Amino acid sequence: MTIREKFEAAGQGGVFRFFDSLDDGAKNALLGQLEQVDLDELGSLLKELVFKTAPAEAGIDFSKLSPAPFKPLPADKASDPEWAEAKKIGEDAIRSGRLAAFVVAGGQGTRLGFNAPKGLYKVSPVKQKSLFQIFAEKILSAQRKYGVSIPWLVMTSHINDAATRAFFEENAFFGLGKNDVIFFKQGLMPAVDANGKIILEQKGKIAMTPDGHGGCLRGMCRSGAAEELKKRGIDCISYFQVDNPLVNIIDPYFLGFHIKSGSEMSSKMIPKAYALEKVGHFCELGGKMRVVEYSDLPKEYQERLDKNGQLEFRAGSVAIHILDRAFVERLGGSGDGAKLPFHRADKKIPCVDADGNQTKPEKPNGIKFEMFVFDALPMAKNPVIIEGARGDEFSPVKNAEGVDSPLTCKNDQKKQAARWLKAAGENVPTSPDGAPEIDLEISPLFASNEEDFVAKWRALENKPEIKNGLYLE
Ligand code: UD2
Repeated sequence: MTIREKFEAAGQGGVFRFFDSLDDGAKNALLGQLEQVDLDELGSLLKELVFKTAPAEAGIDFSKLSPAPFKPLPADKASDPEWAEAKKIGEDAIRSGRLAAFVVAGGQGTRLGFNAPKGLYKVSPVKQKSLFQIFAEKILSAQRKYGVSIPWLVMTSHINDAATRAFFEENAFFGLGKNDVIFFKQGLMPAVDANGKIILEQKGKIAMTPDGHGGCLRGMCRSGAAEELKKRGIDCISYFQVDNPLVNIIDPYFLGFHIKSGSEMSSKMIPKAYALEKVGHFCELGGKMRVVEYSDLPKEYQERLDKNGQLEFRAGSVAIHILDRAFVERLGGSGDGAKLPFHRADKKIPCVDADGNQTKPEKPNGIKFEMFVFDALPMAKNPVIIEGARGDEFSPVKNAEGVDSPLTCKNDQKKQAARWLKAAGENVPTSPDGAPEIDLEISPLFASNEEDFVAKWRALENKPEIKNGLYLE
């Protein structure tokens, strides 16, 4: 069968409606695009998510949902025997080169009003470093500390791949070895209209959208990145999102718990700051851990208090995980094993009208299909969830103003610096919420966690004056 016949047989012949008017180059480009579409997969998604004729995964019976168990953060991690043991296991694994870092950076900064890859966004309080620079320095500092190469996987999408790579080149990879950064592009899915027909974005181009952060599992396998990690002897992958400069990327405690439990996927939880915070919820259902997104969990559950007056479902998922490489290969590879489910999102998708003129819709006209990485959790053996401290783990930049904005994120970075200085015995004037009155910035190259900061600060012979604009590197 020719491609055209295959598409016609699948009820998708409409993508050829302007084909005969295209020149040869455009015809070939369209055929090349169509070759990438998995019509069988699309057919099942249409039945399940658009026409709803296939039995979708049974909805969650919320009455059977309970909060997922987690390892609570002790007052002092270093002196808690279980946490200290985990740290040792984690540090041994890092030193022996078993860990890679991994950022999902397929999205743009659209919500921020920033028309470029989000990793280019400048967030630090004194030096205005970009998100990518901060992550690179965290990884570089761990490489130096442990005397080992820690590769960094960067997942881009077709929208921002070239701009992301160019930014790394222009900045000489922020001091990392070129060989230490492995880019790969996530996959694409065709977008369809309400009748399940693939949307033509231009006469000779179908609308394809990124397959969600969960697409990283198959993206890592298809691109050869997983194979590359295997060659380098890496079996643990530290997963994080591009919008969170506070993330503690190389965390030996977390890695230690993951390894000690023989876990295939481990996650960090942060107690929610308020009942309706827009984070996922770690839950248990039928003996399996899972994340229920804020938009799916009924409000009464999000707000419900336990007998101690705390939020019952307080374990917030902030998208920080450790993935076992073999687990990624099992779920993301081409074998018959379990795969991540797709979710449907209704979006405004640029398209052509009946005459082939390009139009920008004002309301959602199309459906895109995305996978979420946290849907892997119920499929993982021995998953572990540990608690993290918000101030040292999570302050994302999502919105131009208000919560999770550049301003709140800068403040949280300054608060962290002030807290670390105070822990080292310094006096830093702060407001009651811990925000210093001055701008401060600690480069990850000076220290990336409080323990290391205190030791390094105390060892400084000539300590700099703590004043506005202090930058430590
Ligand atoms: C995500 C989580 C939420 C919580 C929150 C913490 C989902 C559905 N929700 O919400 O539970 O953990 O983060 O900040 O994930 N990305 C790609 N490719 C894609 C789509 C997204 O790489 O196709 C990346 C994107 O660049 C970003 C991350 O995934 O790093 C999260 O994406 P988002 O901003 O859409 O997630 P958000 O804020 O809705």
